Amino acid sequence: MILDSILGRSGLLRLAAIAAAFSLALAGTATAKTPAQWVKEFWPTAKAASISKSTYDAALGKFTPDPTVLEKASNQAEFKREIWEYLDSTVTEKRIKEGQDLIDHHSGLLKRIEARYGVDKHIVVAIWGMESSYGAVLNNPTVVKGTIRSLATLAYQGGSRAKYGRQQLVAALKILQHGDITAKGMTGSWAGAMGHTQFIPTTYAAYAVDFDGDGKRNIWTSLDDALASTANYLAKMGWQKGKTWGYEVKLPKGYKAAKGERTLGAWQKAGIKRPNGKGFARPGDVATLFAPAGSNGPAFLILKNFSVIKRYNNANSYALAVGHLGDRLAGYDAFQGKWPWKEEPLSDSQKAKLQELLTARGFYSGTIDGNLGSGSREAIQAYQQAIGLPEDAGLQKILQLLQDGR
Ligand SMILES: [Ca+2]
Repeated sequence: MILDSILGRSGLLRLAAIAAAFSLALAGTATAKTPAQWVKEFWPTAKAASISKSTYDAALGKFTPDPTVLEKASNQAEFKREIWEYLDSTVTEKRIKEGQDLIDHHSGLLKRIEARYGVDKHIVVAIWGMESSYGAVLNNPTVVKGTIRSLATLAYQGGSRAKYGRQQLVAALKILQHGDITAKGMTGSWAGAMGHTQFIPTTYAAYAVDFDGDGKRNIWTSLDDALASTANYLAKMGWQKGKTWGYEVKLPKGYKAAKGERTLGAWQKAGIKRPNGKGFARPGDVATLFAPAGSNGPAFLILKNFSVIKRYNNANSYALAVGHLGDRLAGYDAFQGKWPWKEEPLSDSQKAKLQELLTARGFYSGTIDGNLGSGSREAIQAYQQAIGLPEDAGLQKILQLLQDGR
């Protein structure tokens, strides 16, 4: 999400760490105001941004803070995932298959978007898949919230997200005032990322486009507008037409990853090659080596378009997932290199938990004793086969997948 690019991923986590403390401290300050008082106090700010009183009252007249937004805002700490764990959960066979079907289904639209903005349709669709599971998230009431209420909640709450909330709220009110979407239809994440490709209001203001020509920039229910807006954003961020994001490469044994930029040709001379042995289409293009697992896993020579994808969400893991999903959608293979999955052994209580979850899913009917005997192993194997997990997947991962409801 674009929010991440603005605050920075580490910034977000840092904010999260102090959010709980803030909300306690603020109980006696900002939130001592009633919502109605806050709405009244915020009016001059909106007015100064040319919001009409009728737009303002219609949007905020009955404002009450959304407790689920406050909860999300104070609970953003994520467990650390290796990049291969992230890829494994984001570039799934299901997502690849769905994306390919959607590319077939919307081939005319995607062709027109590609022709207009010069951005590879597979990348546009990959972002759509990553951001909203091709729009499926938009129908999930536990994820999707009224954007005005979410942003007003962040602004009203005070603390570290208040400035962001105020700024985005004003931009959101402008969208309403322009009539691009109704207040009811203006939905998004708790942090205000909206529509199929999760634009925050200021990004919407600068980059959303009306591709279907109805006079409204509708990234919520017009797929034409949503996907064209993403393509437009990437184009404005410097997408290089006709080029890829990068290549998987194989490092020579024991190679110490060199930093800095070199041409693809120079990297090749240093012994860094594509696993399939093919050369690079444009040996003069400048690339950086990205080896998240050192010489123990897939490594990549990344090009300018990789950093363009990062403008959508400033994380290497995200850009690699989008690039790879795009490649898979285009029919290319999975990475040739093997990621170094390594795990801590399960504790006894984790083993019991594993048995419990396998029982709940109907794979196991033995005693829940934390002792993984042959019955448990068979159950694990049956589960792995049922969800298409490779046989060498570790138990930590299996437990995590079960806990995630997969
Ligand atoms: Ca439109």
